[in-house]
Amino acid sequence: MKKITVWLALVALMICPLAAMAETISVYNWGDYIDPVVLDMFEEETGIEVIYETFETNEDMYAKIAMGGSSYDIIIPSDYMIERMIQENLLQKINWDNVPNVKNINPRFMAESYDPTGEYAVPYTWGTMGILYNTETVEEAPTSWQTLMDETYFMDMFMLNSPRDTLAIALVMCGHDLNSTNPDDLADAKALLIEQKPMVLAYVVDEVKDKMIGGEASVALVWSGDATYCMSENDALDYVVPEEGSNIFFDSICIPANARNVAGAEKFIDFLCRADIAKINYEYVGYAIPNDAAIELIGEEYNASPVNNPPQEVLDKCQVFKYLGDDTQLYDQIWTEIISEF
Ligand code: N2P
Repeated sequence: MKKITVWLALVALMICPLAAMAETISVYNWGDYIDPVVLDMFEEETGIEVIYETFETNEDMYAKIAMGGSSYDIIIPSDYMIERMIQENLLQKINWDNVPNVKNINPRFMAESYDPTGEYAVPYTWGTMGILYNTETVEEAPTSWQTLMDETYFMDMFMLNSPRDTLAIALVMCGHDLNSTNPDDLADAKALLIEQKPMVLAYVVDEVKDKMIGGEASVALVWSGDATYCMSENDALDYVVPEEGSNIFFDSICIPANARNVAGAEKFIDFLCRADIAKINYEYVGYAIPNDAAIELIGEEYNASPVNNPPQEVLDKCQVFKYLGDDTQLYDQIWTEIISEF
């Protein structure tokens, strides 16, 4: 008996330090933005454990990283936020020698305006903003953003709880540029959103999907990938990018400057760029992808979606968000005022 106890103690001593030393990477991503199976596959193939956390908006993610105190190996911000984080030295350059599968990414998505030298960001998904609507309750297919000001949809619409996105659409509705920093333009956008507020059932992000699939409202401001998912779950739903134009976004994988496991992060990025993995992920997440090899594997089905493949005339009316420097504070302040206004 004594011998067995001694043996067990020895075995425990051997195992515990090993367990404590197990390699990990910590990933900070949008909600519903990766297939959990992909995380399992990565852990199984590499033996690297993934510690996974989610955020709802670029601003939430930025606040956490900029405050310090937290360290992630992988984050997936959007264009304008990448531009800001490069300027503030919050990201590190990627060593492409360790990410050979980056060859699968269509070069037209690399070295975009937010990462002009193509050193910091690996394109992951892209999309537009538009109106998701229920064809059973919306008589005529919307063509204009003014649908979101139509009293027919009083307490029958959802808006995005995301400052940059929602203010951009309000700016466009007022006839202004969606990157405007002119205080008068922003005052117009603010007044419009305050006027709209009583008609809004809720300001939501990821919850919008289940709510629209469940028929809880007729119209919602959404991102195209979420529209794709909702339309696959409820045939009555459709999506439009209004004629006044919209935002086109590019979300990319980055390594924060203070990452602890850069080698692990590079393995993770390379894994996500693999054609078979990007295909599995696309089928779960629903957003358009820049991965040509994966698109080839997906086949015709990929090109059939007008939501993820908008025609050129729609793309021509879409603009990328720019980082607005100190004027970002004005956006944040206006958004807080809108959300807290009764
Ligand atoms: C949320 C993913 C949203 C990405 N599930 C929009 N940039």
